[in-house]
Amino acid sequence: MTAVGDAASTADRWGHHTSHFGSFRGRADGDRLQVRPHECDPEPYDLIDNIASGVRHEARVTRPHVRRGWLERGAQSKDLRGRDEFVAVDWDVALDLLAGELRRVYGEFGAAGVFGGSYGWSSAGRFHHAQTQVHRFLNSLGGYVRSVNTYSSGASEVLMPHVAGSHDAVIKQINSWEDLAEHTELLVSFGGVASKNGAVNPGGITSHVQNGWLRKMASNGCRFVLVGPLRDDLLDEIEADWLTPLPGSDLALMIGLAGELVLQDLVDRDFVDRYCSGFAEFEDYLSGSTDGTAKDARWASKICRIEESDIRSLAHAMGTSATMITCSYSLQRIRHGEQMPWMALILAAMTGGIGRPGRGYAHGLGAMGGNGKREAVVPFPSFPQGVNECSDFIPVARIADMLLAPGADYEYNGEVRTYPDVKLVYWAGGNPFHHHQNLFRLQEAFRKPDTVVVHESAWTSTARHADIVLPATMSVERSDIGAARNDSHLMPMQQLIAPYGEARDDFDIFADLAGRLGTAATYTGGRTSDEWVRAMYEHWLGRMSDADMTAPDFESFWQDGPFEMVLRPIRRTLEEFVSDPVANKLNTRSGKIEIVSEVIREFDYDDCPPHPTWTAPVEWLGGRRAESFPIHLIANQPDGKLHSQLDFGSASTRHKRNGREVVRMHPADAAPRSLADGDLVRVWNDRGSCFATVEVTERVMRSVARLPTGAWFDPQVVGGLGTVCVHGNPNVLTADTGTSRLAQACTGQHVLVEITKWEDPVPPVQVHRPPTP
Ligand code: PGD
Repeated sequence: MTAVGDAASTADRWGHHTSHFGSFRGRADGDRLQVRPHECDPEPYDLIDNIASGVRHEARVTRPHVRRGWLERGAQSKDLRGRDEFVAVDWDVALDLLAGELRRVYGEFGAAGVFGGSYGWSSAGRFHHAQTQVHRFLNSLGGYVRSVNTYSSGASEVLMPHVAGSHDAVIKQINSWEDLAEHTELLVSFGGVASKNGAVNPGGITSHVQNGWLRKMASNGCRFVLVGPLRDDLLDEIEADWLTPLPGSDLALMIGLAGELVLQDLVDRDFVDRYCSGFAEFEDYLSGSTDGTAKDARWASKICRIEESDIRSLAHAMGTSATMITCSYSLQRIRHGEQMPWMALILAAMTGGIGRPGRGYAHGLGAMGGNGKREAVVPFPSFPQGVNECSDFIPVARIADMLLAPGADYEYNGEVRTYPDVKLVYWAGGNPFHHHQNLFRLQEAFRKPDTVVVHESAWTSTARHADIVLPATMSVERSDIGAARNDSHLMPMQQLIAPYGEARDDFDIFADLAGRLGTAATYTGGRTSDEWVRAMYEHWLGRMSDADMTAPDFESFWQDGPFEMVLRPIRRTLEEFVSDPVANKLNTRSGKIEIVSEVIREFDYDDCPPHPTWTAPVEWLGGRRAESFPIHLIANQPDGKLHSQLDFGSASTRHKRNGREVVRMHPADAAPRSLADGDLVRVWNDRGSCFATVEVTERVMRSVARLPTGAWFDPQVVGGLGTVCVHGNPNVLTADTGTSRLAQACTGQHVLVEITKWEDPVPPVQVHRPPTP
């Protein structure tokens, strides 16, 4: 058996490993890591190149660092956070300082003074999962203020329990790819089924199969309609029809389609009567009897600028063929983002497709690689987090509001809550200076607490805004087990190379801190990390045996490689509900699918009415703001990396041009701005500016640009402009506003901007170099 954690014994062979973006094999050649796609993966993605090229990059954090001002003047120097220099210190010095500060904050303010939400994807591996580690550590000290929901689908996560009984009902418990390939005649995808998103799965993705399934659907005769501004959001080969409503107006298009289903007498009335509540009221809204405006193709066409005839014929096709409707997560990352996934659910109900194979609704199909796949009969366990004694939480995207306005009230999902007064922020495994909106505002917010602590493997912008930065290993520098609920294999993640510099595993860092704070036994549970990895496997083995299934012992698993999980079809609550709506009623107030939600009506939110209702967004081309900022920027997920991870790696840099992120725009928008492919441009609005390199292409619709997220925020002063991001992070432009008072979720996907040519000198990107020489 190869010992867990023994780098030397794996150096001469290609070890197994996995990541959120694919499985691979790797081996160390001296201080170089070589990787190659795993033989389990039929269609690997090149993102794994970022790992090999990133593991010894100068952007790695090699030693513990403390911000000079914090070292000398503590919290009094917090205004310098993000622009101060760092001092490298020994591990003992860093841990003694940090233990002292944790003792002070917990002693004076209790758990409500510590924010440990620590949102982020970190890396695959069930044991060395950074968020779980930080949560368990803070729980051992008494707890922490947590965050709820995700940046990915935060609006749906709050809405769907009210209207569909649960979020999983429309996201995880959807039709399998097998069902889609066999039964679906028409797939209408609002926001697409993007290959780059389906290539990623939290916990690991052993093989990439999404494109293969899309091809199979096409060869079986399925027609695809891509509704969205970016042609890349659905595989070229399947030759989809491409409809391009004004971004942010999909809701109007969906409502217009619903109106047409009524006018063309294609509503499955039996379905809406039996399985839904509130259709009569909604029909009044569609007919205009409540507000004097009929919502039909003509009405929708004026708002979304799609031909009336196209809307009518699409409604007809949806009402007369086996139709699957999908709505990407991106559609709900906008103000009033709750409305689109809700309306897509209603459309599916009106066609009567819900609960039938190949029909109905699959929210987020292709948003992550696990959606639409079968699930493990015996899932692999997580590392236990312990109990959080603190009841305070925030909706995840309200981090800046919390830090800027402690004690202020806000509304969320029917409650009035109060922001806690946080003194210490602890982050491991996330990069808020990539993922949050309005980063200049986030800078202000991060200057409020007394202390910010970050564990990172690289000098991300978040690490640069911390006081104490502790170097964490990358997953290839430690041993773990990769598993996701809907992945095909359990994957040994064998250590492939020694830790870089003085980097340590999060677990070992926390164990030493817990030792200083008197909670070592609670935190470590008396085990080392290798013992935990083995114990978690053996625990799972026991549960397999209880279920009359066999799997190899730990030594054999570690030696022989990936274990093929026993999978079963996902339980589908909507299908069960349709088969017996009395015995299997939904967990909504009416027990049915809620076209009108009485619960939401009682909340009385002007920004989230009791049924989907068209309200023009602020950030869209049809409104006044577009007179100043006439380009609608889509800030979506990048192609060359996962979020901001390993932005300095070779796959990521291949997608940049002249070292900056690429902003795509249509030739008809480039020409009047005298922009040619490859020009340096300033992308700007009243919140900020960033520089990027322009790519001119017809693969984005007119008046739209696409600048993906993930380029590390690199704020530098540029003459005449003040501080701008010279690298191309779109979150200097986005609004830090919640979707609505219901979900308070991230609205970062859509923002209005102007794009202009820039011919003066701009400083080079510095952020991939360490802040201290
Ligand atoms: P990542 O880049 O994955 O971004 O935001 P998220 O914060 O998850 O950050 C993970 C960090 O963890 C990396 O910096 C990595 O180095 C670090 N890390 C990895 N492994 C370890 C480890 O073992 N230990 C430690 N200590 N650190 C580790 C993603 C978020 O961005 C998401 S999910 C979405 S969907 C949002 N999408 C948008 C959007 O559509 N538009 C905009 N404008 N903004 C968004 N932001 C959101």
